[in-house]
Amino acid sequence: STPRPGSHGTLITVAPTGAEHAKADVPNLPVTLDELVSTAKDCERVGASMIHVHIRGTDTKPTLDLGLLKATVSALRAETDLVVQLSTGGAVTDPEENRLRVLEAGPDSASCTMGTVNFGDDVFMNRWEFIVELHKRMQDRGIVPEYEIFDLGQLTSLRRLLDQHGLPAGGHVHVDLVMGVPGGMPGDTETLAAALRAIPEGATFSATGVGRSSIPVMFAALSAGGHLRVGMEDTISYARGERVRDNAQLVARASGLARIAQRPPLTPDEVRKVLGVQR
Ligand code: KMH
Ligand code: ZN
Repeated sequence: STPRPGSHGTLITVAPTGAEHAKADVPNLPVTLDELVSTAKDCERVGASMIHVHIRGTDTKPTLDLGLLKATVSALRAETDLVVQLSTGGAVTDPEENRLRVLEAGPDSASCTMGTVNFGDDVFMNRWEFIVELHKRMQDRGIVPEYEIFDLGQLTSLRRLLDQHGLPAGGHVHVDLVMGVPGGMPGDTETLAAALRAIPEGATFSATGVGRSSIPVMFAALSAGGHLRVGMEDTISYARGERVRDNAQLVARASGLARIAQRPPLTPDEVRKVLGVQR
């Protein structure tokens, strides 16, 4: 099969925080701006080229506060060369208007989840009209989306979105398969292969497996010419019975595996080229 764009190397995204883990349960979770910037620098040093950002308020709870999002984007730009991707998924309780407002913080990239999914005991709601609105606003603002795929039917929705509303900013389609969420697709090789059959022609993909599916998904994605997302948003155990020390530990492992696969980490500038992110 033809190589996917950028598949000579590996885009490693770090998702350091997420919205689901409580700081009280996971004390090494980066939640303040200082902690986030310091994590970002450590992860960049060991091979990350993009960061998927959820922020927390002073109470350590998830927030979509616009001022704090803007401060986060500028601090990450000042202190790192990473491609800055803000989550528009937020937490399952965030209203649509707050999720749309995230784009006003002016990130390089933002996530765009392609459908509603059961999410553990919760529902992660992504109505069609909301997805279309997010896609159009990103086109208008020149923000490059990463289409988050939690289940296979969401790839059909992605094709429908592109057919009806055109290519995203940057002209390139990049998807992230988020596998192993209870309620979504499982994190295994067979499912990843099925997802690849449904991904739009010419698109690149990364994959992450939550919890114990982290390692099988990493191997499957690397062998299929895909890219990787790792981080404490998705995984807080490093091995059976061993907690993750920090995000850089996960990025370093991903970089090592990518090198073994002869697909070494891409630099942030190489990733900008692949994804169509403007400086
Ligand atoms: N926190 C989840 C409900 C995204 O960042 O776009 C959604 C999520 C996806 O993490
Ligand atoms: Zn996220």
